[in-house]
Amino acid sequence: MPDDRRPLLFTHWGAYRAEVKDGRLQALDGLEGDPDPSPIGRSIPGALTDDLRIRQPMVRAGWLAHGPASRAARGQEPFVPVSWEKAEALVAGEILRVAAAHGNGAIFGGSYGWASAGRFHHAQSQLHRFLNLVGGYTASVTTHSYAAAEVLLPHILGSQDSLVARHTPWPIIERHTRLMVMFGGLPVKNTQISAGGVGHHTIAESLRRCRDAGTAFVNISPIREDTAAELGATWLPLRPNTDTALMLALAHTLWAEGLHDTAFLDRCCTGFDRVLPYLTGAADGQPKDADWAAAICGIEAETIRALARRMAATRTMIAVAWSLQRADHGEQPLWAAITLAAMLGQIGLPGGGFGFGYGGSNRIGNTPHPFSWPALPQGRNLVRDYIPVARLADMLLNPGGAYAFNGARRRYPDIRMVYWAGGNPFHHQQDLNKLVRAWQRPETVVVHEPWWNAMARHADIVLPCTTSAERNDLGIATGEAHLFAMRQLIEPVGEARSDFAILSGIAATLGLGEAFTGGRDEMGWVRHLYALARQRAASHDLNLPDFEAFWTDGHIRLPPPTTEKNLFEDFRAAPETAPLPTPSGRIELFCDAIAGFGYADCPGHAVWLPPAEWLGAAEAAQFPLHLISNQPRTRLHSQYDNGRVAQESKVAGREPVLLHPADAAARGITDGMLVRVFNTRGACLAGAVLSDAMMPGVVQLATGAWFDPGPDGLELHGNANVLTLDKGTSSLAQAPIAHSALVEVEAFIGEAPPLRVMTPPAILAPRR
Ligand SMILES: Nc1nc2c(c(=O)[nH]1)N[C@H]1C(S)=C(S)[C@@H](COP(=O)(O)OP(=O)(O)OC[C@H]3O[C@@H](n4cnc5c(=O)[nH]c(N)nc54)[C@H](O)[C@@H]3O)O[C@H]1N2
Ligand SMILES: Nc1nc2c(c(=O)[nH]1)N[C@H]1C(S)=C(S)[C@@H](COP(=O)(O)OP(=O)(O)OC[C@H]3O[C@@H](n4cnc5c(=O)[nH]c(N)nc54)[C@H](O)[C@@H]3O)O[C@H]1N2
Ligand SMILES: [Mo]
Repeated sequence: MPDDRRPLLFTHWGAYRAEVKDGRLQALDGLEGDPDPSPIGRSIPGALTDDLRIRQPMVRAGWLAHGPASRAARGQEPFVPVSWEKAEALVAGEILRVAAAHGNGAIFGGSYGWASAGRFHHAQSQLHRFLNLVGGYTASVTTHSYAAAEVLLPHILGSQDSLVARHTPWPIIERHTRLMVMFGGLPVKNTQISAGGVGHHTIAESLRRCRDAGTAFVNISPIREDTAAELGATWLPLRPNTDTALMLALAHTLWAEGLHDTAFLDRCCTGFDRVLPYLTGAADGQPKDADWAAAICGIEAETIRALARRMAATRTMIAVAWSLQRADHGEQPLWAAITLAAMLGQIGLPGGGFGFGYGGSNRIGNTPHPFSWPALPQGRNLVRDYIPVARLADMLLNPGGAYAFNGARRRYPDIRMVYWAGGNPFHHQQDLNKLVRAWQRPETVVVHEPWWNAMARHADIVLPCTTSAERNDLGIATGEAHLFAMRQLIEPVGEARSDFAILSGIAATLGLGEAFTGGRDEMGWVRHLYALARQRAASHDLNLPDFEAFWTDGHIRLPPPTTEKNLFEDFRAAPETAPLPTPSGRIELFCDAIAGFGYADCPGHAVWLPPAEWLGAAEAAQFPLHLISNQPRTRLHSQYDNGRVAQESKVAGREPVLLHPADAAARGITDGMLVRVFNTRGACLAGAVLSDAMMPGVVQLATGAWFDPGPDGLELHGNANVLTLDKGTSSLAQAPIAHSALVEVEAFIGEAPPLRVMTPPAILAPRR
């Protein structure tokens, strides 16, 4: 049988052809035609059936014995297996009890997270559909990925389109961009994923084509390896979180040397006259010139001036990684980059202007089809309350507490029940020791999870969930138009059920079975969603085969759209007749709406505001290393940390931490040594890797090692989020700031406590 007839497994990091034998997944090979399949696939076959899979519904012993009154030992007690029937009754009973006593707003169902690819088995959509049927839930808004941008950009550009949906596409960059200045680099490992899944991994190739066409690259980042060595980029290491100062100095140089485009600023922007006195120092006595910025960011003044001249002299794309805004005052580097690009005057020209997140996902810079693919309908949430996603711990700790968000004064709700499916706050939340404290507050925590990670261990009722290999689904790689028949490959592991099946059971207990399922079973929904996809494609003259042919064949690839546009091409051509949906109709370099909020931490134009923690802060005397907890090469966030690829990367049994050799030597640390990384919020063990790709003073510990809290407050595994700071970017966006944290590192002396999270928790025999 030819290779391309084998069944497919479709994931956030790519599509694979599966080899299934004796009811087990044996191996996965990258999809034919995929130039750069993700290594994470190698983790899947072993992890699918490992000892860490949850095979039965489980209830925390204290909760089972004493009910919601017993919450303090959450995360520490053994579990008791129960039947599905019993589990369904417990969850249904808790929902009714909490809703009756406190209202549906007391149920937190935000449930942020990446779960799995697949249109139907999308955990959050399933959970939200279910919770809407029972009267609603407190939701969360914005993402961990780019929350600061989601709130800022609508004010100054009129929409979030430039964040994910619309970018100047790679072929235009290849033809026209002669200089790509990359703040945060363009790490190819990060482009291996895409929310909803990847067909072909094309970014590494796109970058090579640009290089071959003569594009020069500048990598502005504390880590050299944020840009592939083969691109021959110039590396300008800068102190983390100081990009805004650098961008302002580039802008100042343009102005000082008369290199800025006044015609563009007049025609397409508003507010440059309000920014200029700040740039020149007329407003506050401090010119934001290259000498000023050099002292902040650590790049020499002459290098900054030379870069500004070079940017003005050629077609320049300013690429800004989403990571820059995942830091304190993360709104500012975005606004400063837009200001700088506006002064260069190339916004809307082929290959010029700016782009956010070119290195953040495989879909960025691919032109999507001009219609949206179908998703599971979620119904309507009768509860209007929500929190910005990263304020989870603050919400649980401060019911009724006031906070500012995007011009509003809001109050945190009083949450009694947390229901989570498809995300892992014990991965994604900053300051996990604070989250552990906050997590003792709710009366009941229900979690759907496939594996015994920290999320499952911190639940009261754990409902074992299948993975994509154990169910049927429809896969669509958004922005690539690959469609995949995700046929079930193996039987569910143990008694695991899909989120849909779990919620159908609970809904039935509540007398809402038919309302939840809509009268369809799994295959009924897959067929239905495919039929909708077929209709939408047909309305754009794209013909998809009938369902049977699709399901047998497994893979459809639609021709890419033929239109290619620069970001803001139409606006630039006719700002009067095609204005932006901002109050002024133009790019707001000064924004009256934001200025009107009166926030000291986010005023009316781009400014340099020192972050809460950085190498220039007083705290750096005690904690002299800046921690970059970036995205892992070996997994998706915490997913498959139990898999081979992640496990093979561990050093001294823990997550690797990269240090510059000079920083290591000053601390008596050698390569491969077990170290303790710490600050006032927490401490973790990690395995030292010495690397001259690190800027001195900066350490890198990728996010996502399964949280393993050990004795004396020591995290045993290298989870960076025991070290990060749980604070909003500003009163505007309240976005997470994972990349603003100072730490110290020391050799770990003595016997290391063994890991606990890679073996299942204690499980008691079921009570009679
Ligand atoms: N320090 C630091 N922290 C960060 C970041 C950082 O850069 N540094 N990045 C942040 C960003 S950008 C993001 S997006 C977040 C990501 O945070 P999350 O999306 O919460 O992280 P994941 O590990 O992907 O969690 C998904 C969970 O869903 C489970 N799962 C998989 N399939 C299914 C399913 O079908 N059903 C159910 N019920 N569960 C399933 C997985 O086992 C896993 O536990 O992390 C944020 N946190
Ligand atoms: N393999 C893999 N790929 C992924 C993910 C994954 O878990 N695994 N997660 C995906 C998700 S959900 C998202 S949102 C994207 C995120 O994409 P990004 O936000 O781009 O990802 P990060 O890895 O946080 O950061 C990229 C680089 O930015 C640099 N950086 C950090 N802070 C600063 C700073 O202040 N200034 C400058 N100049 N550089 C800085 C770091 O050196 C880091 O390596 O990645 C996606 N890609
Ligand atoms: Mo993300």
